[in-house]
Amino acid sequence: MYFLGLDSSTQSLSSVLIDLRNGSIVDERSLNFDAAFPHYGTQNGVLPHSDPTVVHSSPLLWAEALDRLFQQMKADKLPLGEILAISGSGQQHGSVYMTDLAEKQFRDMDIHGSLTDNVARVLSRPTSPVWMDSSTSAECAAMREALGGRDAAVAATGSDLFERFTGPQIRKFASEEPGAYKQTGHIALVSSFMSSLLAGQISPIDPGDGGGMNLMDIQKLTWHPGALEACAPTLREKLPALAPSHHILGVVNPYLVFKYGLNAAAKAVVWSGDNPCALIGTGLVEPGMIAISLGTSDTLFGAMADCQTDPRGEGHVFGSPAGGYMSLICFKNGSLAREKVKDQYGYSWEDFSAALDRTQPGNEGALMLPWFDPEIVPRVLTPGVRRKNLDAAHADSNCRAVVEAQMMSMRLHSEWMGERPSCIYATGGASNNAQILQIMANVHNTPVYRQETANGAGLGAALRAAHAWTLAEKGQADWMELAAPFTKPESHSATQPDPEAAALYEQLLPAFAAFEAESLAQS
Ligand code: ADP
Ligand code: XUL
Repeated sequence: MYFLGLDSSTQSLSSVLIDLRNGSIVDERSLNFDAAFPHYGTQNGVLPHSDPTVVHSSPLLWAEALDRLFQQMKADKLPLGEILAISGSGQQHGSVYMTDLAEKQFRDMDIHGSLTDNVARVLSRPTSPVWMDSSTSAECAAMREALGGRDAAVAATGSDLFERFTGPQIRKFASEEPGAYKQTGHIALVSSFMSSLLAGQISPIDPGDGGGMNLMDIQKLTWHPGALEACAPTLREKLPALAPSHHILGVVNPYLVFKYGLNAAAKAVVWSGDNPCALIGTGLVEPGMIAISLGTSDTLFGAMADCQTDPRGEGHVFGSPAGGYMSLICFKNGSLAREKVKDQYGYSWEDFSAALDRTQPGNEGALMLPWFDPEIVPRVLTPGVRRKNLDAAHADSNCRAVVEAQMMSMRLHSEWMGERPSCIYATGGASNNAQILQIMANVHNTPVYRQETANGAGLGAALRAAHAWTLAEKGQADWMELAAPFTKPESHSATQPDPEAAALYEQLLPAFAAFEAESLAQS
């Protein structure tokens, strides 16, 4: 019983194929956008731009990657014809703009052309703003005011207005390019765009990814009329429906059956955001645990029964694909900040890890604020790395400083989520790094666990496909039963906190908080 999860993330398209019969991951693979598709000119998955606050990528690239991934799976003789359902995970907040023709084009795909050819015919905007874009502060301010201020916006949509959220991005497009906005018949998220290609129809958006738009009523899980009004004219007509995360759109697009031999009866399940999918893929289907994803962004999240918002307006509430809600905080200076420090000193990841081993917890009081790019939490619009008691020439201390800062910042800014976690599940590309996980365990003073796959989002997407299929076939599906065989941590994977180091970080936290506050006041 095979189910496929796809993960269209910032830097890559990946897949996780699972077999529900024996709880195993059958195949995992990934295509790195920069390396596999150099003709788009992306750097770390995004297009260079003269204004560093404008960060777009290409929907044509995402479509091409989907074709290529299926080609490779077919060439490697994966049992594509036996897959029962497919779902996916998309980098959150990013948006794709298409003309009225999209619906027909996706329904009757040209099987002689590629997915890219099909998509190119219906784009009303050639590129897509993604979550790293921070160019919409004016739009955020206008929408926040229209919604009645920060607290009212948080209560209405689950989050304060954020630059990367889709609502402010749509507002900017509508006001800067009114002609192209008028030509736009359909606005999709990355998740619903990819889901549309898979299903051969305009796809709904699920409450997991819908929560990242500042446009969804977080209580009712419907479009929020006031937010749509505050965003852009005639927006309701351009948005798809919102549908539960277990929604089945129908069978997969005949294009995929014809080209890659997918089962014509395989179900296409609505996609969700990468963080909501990672929530499922790390097994957090019920409240009480926390996961940290060290992907391009660093995120910290957990499931919540009720909608509890962040009074400081830094965190978010999204719908959980397992029902109820999830809380999340997102740091932009995640993997790419660690990479910048690593590259600055000509280190490999092995060298970076060795530097963490050579230095002491607490870094002898040396502190860094790794704001290489504008930061989301805390909100920093003018970037710039800050150092205290830290010599920029000292490679090893800088490696330790960036990781310690990230972990201390996560701990400080997640306090609104309530009780301290009793353990943390780590996922994402950097969760393969044992030294980074040791610092995580020490700063949070809790054990950290890893799973077989570092792609929690892709696994979560596959589990969501299995859940939706089981629910439709059998009338019921137990999340715990489904997810447990795949999400249980590897027995040897626990990273235990070191009590001495944990006590040291407890003392260091106020100094770090003060340094952050000082730097924010100055900037
Ligand atoms: P995304 O899904 O957001 O595209 P991934 O979860 O695939 O990102 O993570 C990619 C990141 O993982 C890379 O940018 C890289 O910095 C990081 N990474 C890969 N290997 C290591 C390692 N050994 N140590 C630390 N970070 C690593
Ligand atoms: C979450 C966020 C990022 C993206 C890309 O709010 O902006 O985590 O989903 O991974």
